[in-house]
Amino acid sequence: NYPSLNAEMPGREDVKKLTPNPASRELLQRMEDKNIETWLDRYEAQQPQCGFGLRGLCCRNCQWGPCRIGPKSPKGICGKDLNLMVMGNIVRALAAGLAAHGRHAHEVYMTIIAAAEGKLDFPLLGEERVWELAEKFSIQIEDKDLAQTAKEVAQFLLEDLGRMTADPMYMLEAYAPPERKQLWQELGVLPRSGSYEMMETLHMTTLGGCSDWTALAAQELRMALAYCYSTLYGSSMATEILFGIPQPKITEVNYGILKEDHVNILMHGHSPVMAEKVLEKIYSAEIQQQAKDYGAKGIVVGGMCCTGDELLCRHGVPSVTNIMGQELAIGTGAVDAVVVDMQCVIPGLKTAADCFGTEVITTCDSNRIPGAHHIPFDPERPDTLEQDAERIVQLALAAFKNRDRSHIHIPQHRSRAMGGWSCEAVVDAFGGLEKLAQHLKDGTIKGIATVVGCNNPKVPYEHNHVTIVKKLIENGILVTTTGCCSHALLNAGLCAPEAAEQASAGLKDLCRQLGIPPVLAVGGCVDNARSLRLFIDLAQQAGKHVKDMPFMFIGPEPGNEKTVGQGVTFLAHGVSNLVGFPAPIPVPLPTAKEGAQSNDEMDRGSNDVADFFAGDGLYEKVGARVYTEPYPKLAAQTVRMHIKRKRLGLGW
Ligand code: XCC
Repeated sequence: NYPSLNAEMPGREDVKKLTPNPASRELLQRMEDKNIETWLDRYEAQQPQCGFGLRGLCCRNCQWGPCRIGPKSPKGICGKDLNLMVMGNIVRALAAGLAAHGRHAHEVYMTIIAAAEGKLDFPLLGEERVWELAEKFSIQIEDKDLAQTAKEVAQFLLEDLGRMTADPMYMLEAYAPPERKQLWQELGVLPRSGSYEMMETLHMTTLGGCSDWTALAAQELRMALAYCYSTLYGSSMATEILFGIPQPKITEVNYGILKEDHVNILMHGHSPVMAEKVLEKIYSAEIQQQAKDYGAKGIVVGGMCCTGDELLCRHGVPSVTNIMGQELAIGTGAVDAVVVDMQCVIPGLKTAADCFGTEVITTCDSNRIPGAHHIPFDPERPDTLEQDAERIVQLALAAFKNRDRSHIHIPQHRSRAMGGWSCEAVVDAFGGLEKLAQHLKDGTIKGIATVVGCNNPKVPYEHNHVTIVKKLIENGILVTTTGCCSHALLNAGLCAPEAAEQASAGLKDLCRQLGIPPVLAVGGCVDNARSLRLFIDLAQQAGKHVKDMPFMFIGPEPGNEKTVGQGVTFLAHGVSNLVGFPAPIPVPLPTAKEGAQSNDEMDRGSNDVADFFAGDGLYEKVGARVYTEPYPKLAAQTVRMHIKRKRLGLGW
């Protein structure tokens, strides 16, 4: 239990004590002192959270409801039982996550097409990726130039996102391991496309739809494959086509990168297209001069969430924080403008921004915020991009000029970090796949864990990310990371080459020798594709199946619906998950209390959905299962045991 709430969930004092970043602690206190609301206040106000919702036991899919499964009402009005309700809620969450990543992917694909047609001024820096995908998709390239081929590749990717027929997905055919393709065929879970599976999921879970929870469980796998190959692989590689395949670079991160005497601009969201254009303007000599004319010593650009990861990877732009740090960053009082594109931009951001006079500029029609400047990017209306990016920068400069400087408080904490770990860069750093596989086999690297995902106030902010990863590297497990988790690890100094000192003797020597950190920040959440690709390629190199390799997917603080797709993607490929707190699935209780009236007392009896994910059901199908452990040291121990079992199984 966490002492300050005396409950399973952390209270304010637990968070302030356990959150590992001193800058976050300082800013949480500052917001509290200034009586400015953050997620922590709203989280407290929501306690206790609904016990039905926490367990996935309420259904709002039709207007007969809402229905709740309880001791007096074991079925919804339509007859839906516990398994059907719980599984239906999970599969719908994955559909929403797929919609978010799908919208992101769509923007990037359409940008490639507009750039290839000469309507947008982006140079297609990832030439190697264009030719690689053209070959994988068997696109005829004779007599075609880079732009024509890139456009055709993007059209193939669009088809994977929107196909309505049962033809195979190009990306899945190109990159999935043959053993998995055969398995998915046998399980009947090969998807049509992102859009089709999203539609099918909403269809299956509407009133009077599918009554068989096992069919919904199969749809969960099918949709995760659509999610993986249409939006993770698709977005990650398409962004590489536009802006290049990242290479490692050293930078500094954390709130301390903001500077009082500079214009401070934060870039936030997921799709980096507009952010790249804004950055191009900021780096121009005219804008730099204009900032000086306004009395600034220069311009600091900082990154938040996945757009921050993308800019860090490609330009070494210092990152600041993640989804639960966005209000805290504004709380420095030093941010002149925050430019947001899509997803994970919480409504609370604007409330904080209004308290500190920060300009909020929205750049995506899907993510409007009342009172913000709206300067949207749409690759199908490309004409105004240049002026729009210029306008965004001008708003930030003007905000600097008018800023009230009496509220500035920048915590002076900075960490060194190395970002830019594309799949190719990781393999190259180790001297090739063969050498990396050999390090795994001989135990210099005990295993690889990808530790990813959001923040969630149900665990002390960033504490689990950092504690788990420290324990893993201490035990010789190499870590890749993305998304909000990566910001926690970057700020904790774990992504700097010096962090090798905290690793096991073997991993430490190897990292020192190569000059790399034991925790590799591989990008934004769509770049989980990079970790998965690494897992697939390493297994192939070792002559094994992914499911038998010492790999694990860890989500210590899942938050967004998108994370469901991430986890199930890895499960479908045979990589077990460890999640940091119970999913909305009721834990089976052995006995019912007679006369139980409340949800807490109800007979949750045997629960097939929990058994399916954590027991043998899913394991028998795909060779992977879900472990749940909220206490980070125990979680790390679970990962170690899992990796040890895999190594024993391989005779390594
Ligand atoms: Fe989650 Fe993706 Fe959002 Fe952070 S930013 S909260 S989805 S980890 Ni991508």
